[in-house]
Amino acid sequence: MSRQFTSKLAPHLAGTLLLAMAPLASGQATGVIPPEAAAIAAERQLSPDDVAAALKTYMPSGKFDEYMLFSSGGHSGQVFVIGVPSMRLLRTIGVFTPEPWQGYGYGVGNEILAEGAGPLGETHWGDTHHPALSETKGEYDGQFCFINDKNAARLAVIDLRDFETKQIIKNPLALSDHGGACVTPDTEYVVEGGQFAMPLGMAYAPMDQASYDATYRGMVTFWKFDRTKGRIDPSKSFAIELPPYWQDLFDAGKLASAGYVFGNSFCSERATGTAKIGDKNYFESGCSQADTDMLHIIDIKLAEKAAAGPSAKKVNGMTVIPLEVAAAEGVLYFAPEPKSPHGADVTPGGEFIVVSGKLDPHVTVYSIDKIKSTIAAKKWTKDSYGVPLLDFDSIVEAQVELGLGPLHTQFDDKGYAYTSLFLDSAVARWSLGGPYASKHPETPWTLVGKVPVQYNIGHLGCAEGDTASPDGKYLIAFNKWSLDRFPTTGPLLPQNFQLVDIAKTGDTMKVIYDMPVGFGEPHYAQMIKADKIKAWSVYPEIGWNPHTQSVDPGAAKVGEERIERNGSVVHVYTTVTRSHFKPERVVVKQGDHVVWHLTSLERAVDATHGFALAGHDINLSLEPGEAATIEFDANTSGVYPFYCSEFCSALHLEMVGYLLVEPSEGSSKVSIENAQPLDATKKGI
Ligand code: RUQ
Ligand code: CUA
Repeated sequence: MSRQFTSKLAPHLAGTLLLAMAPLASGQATGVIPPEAAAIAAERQLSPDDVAAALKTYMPSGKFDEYMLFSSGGHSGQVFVIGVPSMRLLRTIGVFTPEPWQGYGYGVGNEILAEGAGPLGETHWGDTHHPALSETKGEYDGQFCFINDKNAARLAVIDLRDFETKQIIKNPLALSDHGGACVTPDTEYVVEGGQFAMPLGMAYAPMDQASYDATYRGMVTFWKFDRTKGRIDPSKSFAIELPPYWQDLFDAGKLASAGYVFGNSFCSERATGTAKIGDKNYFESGCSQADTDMLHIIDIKLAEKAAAGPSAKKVNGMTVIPLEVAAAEGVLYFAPEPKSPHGADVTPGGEFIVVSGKLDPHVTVYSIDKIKSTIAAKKWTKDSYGVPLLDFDSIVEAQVELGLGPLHTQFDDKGYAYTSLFLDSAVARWSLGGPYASKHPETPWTLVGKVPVQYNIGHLGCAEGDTASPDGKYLIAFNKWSLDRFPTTGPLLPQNFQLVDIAKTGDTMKVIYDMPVGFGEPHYAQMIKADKIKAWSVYPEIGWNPHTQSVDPGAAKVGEERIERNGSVVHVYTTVTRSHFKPERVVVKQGDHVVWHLTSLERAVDATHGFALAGHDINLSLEPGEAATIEFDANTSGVYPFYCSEFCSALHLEMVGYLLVEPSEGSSKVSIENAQPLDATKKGI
């Protein structure tokens, strides 16, 4: 510690800062602590912990974060990409909701949004819950990100070469989902579990108990992912019909439990809610009567076999394994799980499955070895739908008491598990047993420490925390409430992402950063090592179609800009570069159908242009090399300026053009009588 550093400090602060700076003060780092650091700390009344937190999270300009967080955008229907540890927002990815900056849903991407239409048409928002990064051998590979929309049972595919949504799939069986996305260890399947029971295929059925029991169903869908095409292939996908137990969250087994998928459920009571005013049988109480619900254990190989066999059925074109077949052919097993469970999280090596009971202070840990031997020994009874229900005591490895309202569990590299405690507003660190016991100094299966978080934590996410080799170091608490953490922004407050330092063993966790989240309830996020993402900084070639990820043969080309008429269809071929469109004046006739091809000729990184067409609800983002095609009917005559909506250059404001829609015969020509052009000699290009 340098002398001048402490010279002007109040004695107590000097001491605390000395402590805070101690790790930095050793070795060559000493010279970097400026004399004014202590004065700043004193003036801002920072504690030693504050100073240490600042040093751990501050990212100097031009330096990059070590991790990228792919976060659900909650009700925004989008995905947010955030740098960790700086917690800076890097990117918004339009997914289920149109996103104007990227032009998503404003000229391009409209067909992707349309793919997700349900029986009542398109839904233009999403309740995104669970992003899942693609995996190879149980490790994030940085290639794709999937995310579900709970509100409409949809699943989206984002390509991480350009961070754009490529596909939205509407599940043809149900109107709500929850247990997705999660991927199998090599991303063969993206799993989407349903949530609220309904007749599969979205038909009507009355909701009295007999009808509910007989016709309402849950489901889990295994969407086959084609990595080369970067698309889900519905024709190779299948679903399993499940009892109406409100399936919740799913997680794929890996290593020791590869080939299995696990999911919890939380209303195996089959409550049907209040039917009459005055009735007290709310779902709230009806769904929390029983002591246990059902952990779902699914054997993927046997499911594939049943899906390909004669007893599979088709519902709205989707291959479905009937419940009786799943129960009879070893596809599906149940295990009791205590007290309104939430989450089923698989340890890095796949040996254990951790389930939290929302109304139980424990987490329950199941052993895959014991599950396998119990299945082999047929140690089961049958549930009311005939599904084998495994003997609880035969498959449980441990129950660990953590605190109130345990929800989700993640893992680190030190043999610890971390569970969010919603009611306690805390993160619990606890020690794993089995092969993890030698990694930490504590007794296996014990609570090691807790850190309070602000407030009402839902999910949590560790660095690479649900891969086969988590990194440790960072954990983020995704908190639902933030009441006293930020200035009041009206009655709707931001949510709070809190970064927690989990680098050291023992009861040492510390909150080191609060990030206000003003975009809806984000639920879950996954944190990947940033250098695994190999994104393009410009599209590989000029004329690139991001939808096909190849050069578009129909793209506008330099030197071939033109306007081509074919009956009443007009094709416009426009190239875009700093700082003009070519052509700039486009004349069509009222009633024409316009197909407009635009290609950015830029090769410079970050030289993005926009294309905003007045009055037409159109805006494009044309990134370097990108080709886009928009279509519309020119139904109303008029003069429509179009302009570059991205401040691209000194003469950005001059980057404009005009679309002239000439009135058809019989319609009024101009609104100003006898108007004369100022310069009648000037021709269009
Ligand atoms: S789950 S309510 Cu991710 Cu805790 Cu959705
Ligand atoms: Cu191009 Cu502004």
